Amino acid sequence: MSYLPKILIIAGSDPSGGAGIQTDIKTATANKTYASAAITCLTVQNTALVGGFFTPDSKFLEKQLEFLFSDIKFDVIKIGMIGGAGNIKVIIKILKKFAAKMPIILDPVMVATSGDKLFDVKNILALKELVKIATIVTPNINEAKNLADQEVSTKEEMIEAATSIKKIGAQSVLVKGGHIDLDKNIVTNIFLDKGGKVHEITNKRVDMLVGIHGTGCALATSIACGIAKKQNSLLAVKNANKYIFKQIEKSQKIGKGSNILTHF
Ligand code: PXL
Repeated sequence: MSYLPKILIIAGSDPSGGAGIQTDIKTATANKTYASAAITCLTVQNTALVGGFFTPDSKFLEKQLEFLFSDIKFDVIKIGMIGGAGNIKVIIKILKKFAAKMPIILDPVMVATSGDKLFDVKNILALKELVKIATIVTPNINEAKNLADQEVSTKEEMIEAATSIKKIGAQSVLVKGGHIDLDKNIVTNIFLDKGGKVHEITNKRVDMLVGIHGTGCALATSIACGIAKKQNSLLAVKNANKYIFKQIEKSQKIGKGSNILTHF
């Protein structure tokens, strides 16, 4: 039997199956890796709306993580929606203790596709502590604005924001360009690598009348899968971008809201 790469996902639950832990596990499976998943918080959600979220006591997350690390040797960790500052503290404490050398892919989730808030920006300083220990951080435009504390509406500003997020302490930063219209046919993403080199990673813009839900979660997990398979960061980011682009083209309408990635 060949080696099975193992991913630990630390993220929130989206019961619609379109985003969060649910899409993360589908992504990991479709990319032939094994997924464990510690749930940070529960959302009330369908494909159209977020109805609320609940974060259990952070001691509960701490216990989940301690149990997992005492058992499984992971290749990579993916972090998505966190739920609150208490969970951020616990994640940092546990990762420093059990996973100091493990690659960490951080999707700094703040707002759902529906526009609903999934993160309280008053916790931004705590989130930056997590950015400090991340191998790759994957902000979209809005998240890049919040983390870099600047306007992001041009390619140059995407690079500036990536640079200041790297200065917080992340090894490398992928600023996702899907939410700005620099070109109506092409999406440009900026990847600032460990050595400080800027790579433009582009794909065709898929014209959709409805939104697509869960792409950010699936992209970060797909990057984590590449890293777990020992790809370098740039290759993992490029492969993940291709995977998500294909999935967006094949996405389907499952309910009354946004399209969902099927992962097959
Ligand atoms: O797409 C961001 C996201 C992350 N995590 C969970 C979510 C969502 C969006 O809806 O529900 C749990």
